[in-house]
Amino acid sequence: DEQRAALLVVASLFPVPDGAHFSYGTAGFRAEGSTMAPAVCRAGIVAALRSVKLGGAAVGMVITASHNPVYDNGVKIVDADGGMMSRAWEPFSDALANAPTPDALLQLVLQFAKDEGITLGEGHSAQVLLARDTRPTGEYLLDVATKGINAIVGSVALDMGILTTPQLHWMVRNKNRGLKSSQLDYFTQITESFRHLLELTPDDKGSDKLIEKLIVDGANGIGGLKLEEIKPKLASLDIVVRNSGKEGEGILNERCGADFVQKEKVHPAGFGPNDVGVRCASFDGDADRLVYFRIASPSSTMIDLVDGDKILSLFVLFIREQLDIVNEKDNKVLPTRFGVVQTAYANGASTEFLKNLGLEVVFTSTGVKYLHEKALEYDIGIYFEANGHGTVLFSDEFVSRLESLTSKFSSKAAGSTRHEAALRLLATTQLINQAVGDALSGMLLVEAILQHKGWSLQNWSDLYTDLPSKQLKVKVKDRTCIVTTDAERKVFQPSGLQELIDREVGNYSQGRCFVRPSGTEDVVRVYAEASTAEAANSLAKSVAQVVE
Ligand code: 16G
Ligand code: ZN
Repeated sequence: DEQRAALLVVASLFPVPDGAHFSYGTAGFRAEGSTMAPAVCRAGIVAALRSVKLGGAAVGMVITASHNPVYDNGVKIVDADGGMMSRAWEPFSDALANAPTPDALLQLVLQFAKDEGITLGEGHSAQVLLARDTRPTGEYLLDVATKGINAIVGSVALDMGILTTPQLHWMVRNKNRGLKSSQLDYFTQITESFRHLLELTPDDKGSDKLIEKLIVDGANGIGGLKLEEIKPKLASLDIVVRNSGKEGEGILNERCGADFVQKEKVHPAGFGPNDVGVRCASFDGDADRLVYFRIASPSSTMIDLVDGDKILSLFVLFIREQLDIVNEKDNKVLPTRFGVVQTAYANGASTEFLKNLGLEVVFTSTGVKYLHEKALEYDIGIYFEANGHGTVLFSDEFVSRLESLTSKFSSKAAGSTRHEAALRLLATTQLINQAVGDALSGMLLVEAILQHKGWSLQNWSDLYTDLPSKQLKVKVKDRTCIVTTDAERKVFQPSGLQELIDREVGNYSQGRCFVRPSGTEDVVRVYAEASTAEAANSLAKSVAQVVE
């Protein structure tokens, strides 16, 4: 029939070459852009099936390889709630991407549809929203994705254009909630809620801080371009965008961007001695990661890094403060289950800082899909990876209680401290992307909070002092030999390895170390922390030797 024929045709258009193998990995399929067509086409089929399964709800697909080099590309599926594709569908996505023949592909789809209770053919609808970043292979791969989507009869592919990854997540979420979901709506929402937050800045904080310049490293990607677009609406901020993604400024992610800055701890290309002391922010190539930094001295490329852990800490302080004001002492009008989610990469000093605030800190494996899922369990769930991926999730109940509270304040109570705190929280729920971590909206929340507190980057950075840390990669024959447990903080297999690591760690004051197989590269990663940089380096080195 028509459905079978369509699948056979599209599968034969983009065959998997001999020896190629695709894996959905931590954040979708990723490889050199020119080799991605088979995986992208088949991901299109998966996305369309997912939409059919969810009764025609919008599903998303982003063509991006994030912080990876410009010649790479990748594809990620966005679920109907705006989050990452359900993990239960990953094995099928893997199998489909590697199906060796058109007939094998057809059989896989038919069997999976049967298992999932999906009726194929006439009479259903499916819609997939597509976006891509600025990579040269993006346009071609978007076309390939469309062909994959169209191979499921009744599906509609909607090209949303060149977007940041979080913009597409936001659009899918809003669309399925019956909310406005265009790019203009996104821009309006974040710029308006940012303006509201600034209007609610306490009077005694003055406005001089606003004038202080902020320099943003756009990684020569899409985030810088979008920031330039909304800059006129952020008139209260003095923003300079470097590595903005405009023609001729530089190559995507090359010696710039959040991943480079956080891993190398040096300033990005395009920055230099003239910027010493200035507050700087850095996005990654698809603008779902955010870190801050400051160049410490004119004679060195080194930076003071303000990473995802410190962004998390700043958000926690602000939100808790507003929540306490609204709830007063014994007047718990807002639900207060507050959860903080980190990974093993969180600097030990940040975890201690958060625990000392009396907060519940939980750990998950590396990767947004794990952190996000955990954060959803709370009324307010805040998650961040040290590398700058993260956001704040507010439960629907929390938001609706907040909405009714802010509208209930009588004219007498309006303008009161409690009323203002409630309005600040409401603006925060609007500003911070509820679908996924978002460098643009995250940066605006940071800026609003610094303004609220009257804080410089230094004040913020002084919340706690990071423990020195060191990361190494180790090449091994088969990285899957290493199996971890306890949110990747302990090695489970091979047996005996954890004892060897423990013995090394025991030699260092404030020592901590873990190893894990990368989810994106064929290496084992080693992370070590200790009281001095030399000690962290030497701990990482000795554990790397043990792993080899
Ligand atoms: C991906 C993940 C990121 C994680 C990184 C770890 C998303 C959107 N991205 O980039 O969160 O930190 O992988 O890489 O989930 P690794 O497994 O190679 O260390
Ligand atoms: Zn990214």
